[in-house]
Amino acid sequence: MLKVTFISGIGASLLAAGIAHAEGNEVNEPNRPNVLLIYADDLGYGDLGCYGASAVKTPNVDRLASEGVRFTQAYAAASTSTPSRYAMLTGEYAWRRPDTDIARGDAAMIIRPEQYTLADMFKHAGYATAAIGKWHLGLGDKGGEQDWNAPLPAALGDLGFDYSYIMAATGDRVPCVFIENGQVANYDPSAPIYVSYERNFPGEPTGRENPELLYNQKPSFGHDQAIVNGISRIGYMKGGGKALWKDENIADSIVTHALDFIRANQNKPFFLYFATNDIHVPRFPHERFRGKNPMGLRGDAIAQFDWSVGRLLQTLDELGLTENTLIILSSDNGPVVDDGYADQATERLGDHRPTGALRGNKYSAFDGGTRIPAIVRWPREIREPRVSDALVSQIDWLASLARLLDARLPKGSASDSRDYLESWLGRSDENRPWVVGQALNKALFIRTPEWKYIEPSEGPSITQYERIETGYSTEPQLYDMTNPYEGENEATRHPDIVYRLQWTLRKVKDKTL
Ligand code: NG6
Ligand code: CA
Repeated sequence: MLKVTFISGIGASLLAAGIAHAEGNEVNEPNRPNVLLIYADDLGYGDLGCYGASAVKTPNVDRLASEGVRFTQAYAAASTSTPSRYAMLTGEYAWRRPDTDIARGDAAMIIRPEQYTLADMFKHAGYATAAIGKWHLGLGDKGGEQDWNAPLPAALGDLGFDYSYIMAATGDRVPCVFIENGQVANYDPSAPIYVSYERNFPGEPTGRENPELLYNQKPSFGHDQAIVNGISRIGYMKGGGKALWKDENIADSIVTHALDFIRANQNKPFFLYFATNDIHVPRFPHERFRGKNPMGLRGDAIAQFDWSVGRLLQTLDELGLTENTLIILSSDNGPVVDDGYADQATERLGDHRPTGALRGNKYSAFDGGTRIPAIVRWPREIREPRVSDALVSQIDWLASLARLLDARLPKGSASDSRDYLESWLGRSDENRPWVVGQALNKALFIRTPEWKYIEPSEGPSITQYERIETGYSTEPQLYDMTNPYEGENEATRHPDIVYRLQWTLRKVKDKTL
């Protein structure tokens, strides 16, 4: 009897493994696809072949678009990284709370453990979950006081991610190490890590004082503090040793970890948040890509991003997972050309238009700041590839994907997120009635299919260093969005529309809509 049980047990598990292997995630129920969220950094509306770019080739992203839905009116919730990611992962606008501006590398974890996140939603639904790549939402309990030589007291495991391999902030901010499951990856005990955004550590070189040490890239403005890998950064840092990243290996490293995660979880549903360092500054891709693009390093970084996407697609194909993997590809905010390093991005831009025909850039209240590329592919459900002009926002991913999974959200969570699953899957062209977005100075805009209102705010109309049109004005602004370029302020001509949009924005702020 014992023997029989033993044999049937083995047989059953072998059979299950065999089925799972042969059919990949076909064993998943139809409404439980794997979800791969590919989130680029500073990738603009015009930076991809499928959105009209010709100076850089993006065959892998273009393939994704040609097999899915490509959106022309998709928005990030903010024109910079931290608030945009905060909103996307929590389903709550970042401007509702303090401390959600561009985070330092030693910021405390901004999303608190008790908050509900997109990852929590998948985890509770039985998915294996991971975050790999750029984080930029703080770590630990107290800003500026983390001990980087010990496990961090608050990390992504508290936010629903089973596995994480992340950069604490950005490529241009210390600490320049990967954090794996809340601890420095490849930790080097011979080189303990110290980080400060206040003062340098005695004897450590800086970009400002030791420009001769900047053998890989020099700043064009700012970015003149700690030197790591021949590139100076924002913030001071000491130590790290073998754990320090090499910028040229970041894409390879995160892709390798992503593929390992996918392979390890090929027999159960998974959610992978794959957030690339490309194409944020410092742009210093692997030498396979460097010097290959007529646009220089900015183009090379786009090509490296496309390669990363290609590796993911290829691996899904090899594992038989393509059919039932829902891929969302997008960007955290619009593009910037010179973002503080002398990487020739401006000089070599040529005819390329990073925002396509949109006005403004990263940081802006204009659409160049927040209207981003967005592509959704899910072969099992999306049979007819298409372009969708539906007005959609990343703020809705949480509620939309929750509906897909039949997940119930805890009361009070994700309060700004709405279910637009049908639009996001391209099955409907239903517009979100309005989209709200945030500029660097926290000015809000509200966009409907026809109009966009930008609330009055203080600040320069052009940023000093990046030379970006911000869209800030102390006057109310109203633009006709049937034209992609926000050219003429029509506020005085249409006071009724201004009034209506102001009213709606007020209701959004008050949560009474
Ligand atoms: C700015 C940095 C810029 C970039 C940005 C954050 C300077 C002069 N500029 O303050 O280089 O790091 O912050 O970008 O330091 S984001 O995409 O992560 O929001
Ligand atoms: Ca960004």
